[in-house]
Amino acid sequence: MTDLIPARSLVTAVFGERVEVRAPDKDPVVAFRSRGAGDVVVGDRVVLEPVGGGGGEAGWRVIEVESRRRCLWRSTRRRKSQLVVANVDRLCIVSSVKPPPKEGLIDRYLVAAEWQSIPSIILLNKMDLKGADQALQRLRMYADLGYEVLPISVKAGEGMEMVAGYISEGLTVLVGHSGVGKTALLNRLLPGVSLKTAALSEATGKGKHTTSVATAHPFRRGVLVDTPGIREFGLVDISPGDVSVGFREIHTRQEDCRFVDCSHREEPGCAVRAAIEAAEISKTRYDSYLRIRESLEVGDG
Ligand SMILES: Nc1nc2c(ncn2[C@@H]2O[C@H](COP(=O)(O)OP(=O)(O)OP(=O)(O)O)[C@@H](O)[C@H]2O)c(=O)[nH]1
Ligand SMILES: [Mg+2]
Ligand SMILES: [Zn+2]
Repeated sequence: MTDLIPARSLVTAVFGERVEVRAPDKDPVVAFRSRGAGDVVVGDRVVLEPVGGGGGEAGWRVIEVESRRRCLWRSTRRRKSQLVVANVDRLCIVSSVKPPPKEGLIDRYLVAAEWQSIPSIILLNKMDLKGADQALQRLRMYADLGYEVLPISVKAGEGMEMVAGYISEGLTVLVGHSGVGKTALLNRLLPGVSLKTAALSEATGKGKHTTSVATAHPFRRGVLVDTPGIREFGLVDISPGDVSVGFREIHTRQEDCRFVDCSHREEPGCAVRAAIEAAEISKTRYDSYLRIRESLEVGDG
């Protein structure tokens, strides 16, 4: 084997049958997927082999994909799930003042993250815009639950060093609605990179789904992954009874429910509903729990 590409290089982009692979401190190379290696996604660690046995002059081929831990999926229309990023160490949930924060979506990300024990941080971008304080107020409940909520402005360059401090090691995935500024943030943090960004639609005030594929970029001692603004975020392998794992405040109280399999809806002796009545659990979060649970019960996760 050659010393050009060490084993366990990182997949940084996937284009059909070709994948971009990067070894530490080396320029990326393009490799082909060999049939036996199976599916390959961004974040995968792979072993390459030079095509034709040379030093890679004739190209490279992926011959092995290391087993994955902690993954992110998106759900597609036909209720199928598609793996988006593998080997995730941290979720960076990006929201913005405009478009405004969507608690339901943030909660779905948090369920996927908590379920796999992936640490998450929440960013509120575009603090330079009007309405910043109200938007931050809406996210206070996450700070109260113990999540880091970082107000930033990519445009004004505010909070950049603070974000960098949280994501300088391991593989961090930027997720969030279209138009919140995920790509703009990545471009700002990585001066050599200039991925495409786009203004919000004037008609709807929403993002335009500018980023279409996930790409990974070395950042300090870690890796930063940009993803498309995902509307349908898949919760794979999670059963309805497990959704509460994603809601810290529900999870810590449910051991006091009368029934071990309490769904926290109609059951008598429910400690979670008691906590809602005592205003110890936010109603917004509880409603979000119910919605996610119901979506999994009808098999539409
Ligand atoms: N005012 C303001 N605008 C910003 C800020 N950050 C990003 N934007 C703008 O928001 C728009 C959307 O940014 P993108 O980076 O393309 O958003 P995205 O989250 O990558 O969107 P998708 O790729 O569609 O998922 C662009 O016009 C950015 O210039 C900010 O801090 N303040
Ligand atoms: Mg983008
Ligand atoms: Zn209960």
